[in-house]
Amino acid sequence: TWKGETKIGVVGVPFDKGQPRIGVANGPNAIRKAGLVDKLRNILNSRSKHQGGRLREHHVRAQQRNRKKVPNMREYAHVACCNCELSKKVEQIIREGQICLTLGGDHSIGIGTVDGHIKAKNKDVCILWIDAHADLNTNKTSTTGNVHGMPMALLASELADYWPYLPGMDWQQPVVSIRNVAYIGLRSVDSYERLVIDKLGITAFGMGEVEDYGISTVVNMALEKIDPERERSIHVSFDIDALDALEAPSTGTCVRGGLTLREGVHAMEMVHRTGRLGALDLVEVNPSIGTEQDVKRTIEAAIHVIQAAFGHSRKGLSPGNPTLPV
Ligand code: B3U
Ligand code: MN
Ligand code: MN
Repeated sequence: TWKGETKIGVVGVPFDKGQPRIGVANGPNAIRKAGLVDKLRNILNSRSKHQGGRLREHHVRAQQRNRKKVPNMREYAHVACCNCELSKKVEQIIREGQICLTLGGDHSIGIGTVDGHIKAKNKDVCILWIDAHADLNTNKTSTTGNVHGMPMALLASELADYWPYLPGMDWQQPVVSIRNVAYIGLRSVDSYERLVIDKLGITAFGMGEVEDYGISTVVNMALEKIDPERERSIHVSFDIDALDALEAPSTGTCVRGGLTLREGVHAMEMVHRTGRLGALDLVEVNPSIGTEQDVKRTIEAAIHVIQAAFGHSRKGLSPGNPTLPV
């Protein structure tokens, strides 16, 4: 009925087993409670004569169905099961023509969201991984065993040979070439992650590059690298810790010296303008960390980032109905 119009599927994933701190499972609820869905509906309505009906809400809950273990991957079975469900959900949402917004949860859920996106779009996907961290460890290089530090390494075809057999993850094949991935915001990269980035020539814009070129040029360079023909579906995996610790203090591993909210918002506005956003993950918001003020600030930042990705304009949105009330 609403052909050509933006539709959004929102998936809440209250999953926290990819890292050790409690609270991050409450991220989706906290973000929704702050009014995200109404704000997204506003954006959709402002760009359409038709009111309502183009946003659907979903949930994916972890259901551990086995006790399989893999060395140095904490809570492996939980991660495998949750992501299996999540991948199916994301695939279905994108196949139905909706842009998929996934609310984490920790960043291990990026395994399922990217996998589902790739399956829905037959691999024609590029990835912007916006994060203080590279999340590029294997179970052999990780010093923590936390799977939220591993999703990119699981997804990258170039790293397939560096993993052991992963029981219960047969649904997930490392099919995305690391050439279709660009990082923005890096400032806490482990030594083996740095080795992999250099060896494979991964497109990576750390805070130094953001400083040198500015966020706008960085986003353009990133998209030029990973989508030179401008035809791919864009997957943005936005770890809230990409933002500076002052902007987003309520997250498990915040690192100072990060993106300002303005830079985060501007990057998302640019992605929106491509018209090719296929999926956005917003992860690692932990409402149990910090003061009430910290939590509020972090959630507000997350909502600004999401709104920008879906077309909110800082110049103001005109109403869907273009007649001025008399
Ligand atoms: N690289 C470290 C730390 C880390 C990764 N992602 C977050 N922290 N949020 C690791 O555990 O792999
Ligand atoms: Mn991350
Ligand atoms: Mn991170």
